[in-house]
Amino acid sequence: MKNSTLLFLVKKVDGKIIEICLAMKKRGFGAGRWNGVGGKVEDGESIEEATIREAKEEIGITARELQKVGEISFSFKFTPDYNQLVHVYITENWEGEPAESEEMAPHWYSVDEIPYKIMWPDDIFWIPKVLNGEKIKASFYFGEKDEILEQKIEIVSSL
Ligand code: 6U4
Repeated sequence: MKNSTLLFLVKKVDGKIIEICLAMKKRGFGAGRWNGVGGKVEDGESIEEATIREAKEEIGITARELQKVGEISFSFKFTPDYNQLVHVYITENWEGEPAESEEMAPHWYSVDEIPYKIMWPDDIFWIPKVLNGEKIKASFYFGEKDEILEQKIEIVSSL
């Protein structure tokens, strides 16, 4: 399965995540949805290098540390070309201010106001766990449109 990356910038107060930076995907796969930043891992680069490169390309920031919080396999019954293993990271430490690019438009959300209705339908099942400090391994199998046919989420101690 193809590897891809997903990174969420977060702000913490007293050790608790209070804000998350989501970005509106303006074109391509997942357009019209809020999500973290990320994309396909290219030949010859590590997953962490791809995570940093995509964040720079999409919202103009340079992540200075990455905390891996999830590994999620997404597969699509009718469009298996989109199947991907997504490596999910959060970061509290980056350089630059998130800025709009041709691909994505970033916005800070309070964790109480995450717009799950305008996000991938799987997000509501696992993002709250990650924001709560848990690490996950998960898989989602999609049918027609946004229907989740099967899902599995496991809390793990390390990734
Ligand atoms: P490029 O590489 O720019 O031509 P692009 O259309 O930007 O392709 P891609 O495939 O690079 O898209 O990246 C897809 C992004 O969407 C990755 O960050 C992973 C993420 N993603 C894919 N399926 C998802 C899902 N079901 N839920 C979710 N994120 C998903 O939250």
